[in-house]
Amino acid sequence: MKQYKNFAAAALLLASSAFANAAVITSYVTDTASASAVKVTDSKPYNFTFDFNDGTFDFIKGKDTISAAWLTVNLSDDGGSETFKFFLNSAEFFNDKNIEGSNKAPVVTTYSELALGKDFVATLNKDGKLNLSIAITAGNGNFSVVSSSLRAEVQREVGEVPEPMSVALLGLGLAGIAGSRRRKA
Ligand SMILES: [Ca+2]
Ligand SMILES: [Ca+2]
Ligand SMILES: [Ca+2]
Repeated sequence: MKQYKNFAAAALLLASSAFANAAVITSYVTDTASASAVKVTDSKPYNFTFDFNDGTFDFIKGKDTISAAWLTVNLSDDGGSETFKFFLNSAEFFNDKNIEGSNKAPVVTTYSELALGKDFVATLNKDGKLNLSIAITAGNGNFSVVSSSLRAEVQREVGEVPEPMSVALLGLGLAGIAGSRRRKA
């Protein structure tokens, strides 16, 4: 009977150990577009695809969940008035007009950490990729995209590494079984 009790205790510890293993680790990863400035004109929009699979971060579908993401864009203007829009996978995300700047002194305007809505985050979760397009939609002129980056909050399920305390307790339980067996013999 005692042996059975010890076995039940070990089984319980095993179960609690497995439960403790199912952990979620949160990390923040940033994918950045190439550093050289890209000119945007009425006829030529900016295009870049953020990709969290190409060495920036190994996005694992099913194990990773992107829970939030933020877009940062630096635009440099040297004059003129233009209305422009940011598109993410062809859906409008953001718009603004008449960014600062004159031909005497180009100005860099930062659109920092624009939070993506739920639908855009869902799109990003499909394959860890998201296309950014910046287009002038009204007015004459042009500007340059100095840089753009996408920061993502990623929840990764990890279950491979057992917690040391659970393993120690499991060891004690198994020692208990061995002890009771010895006493019986
Ligand atoms: Ca990338
Ligand atoms: Ca301009
Ligand atoms: Ca302007």
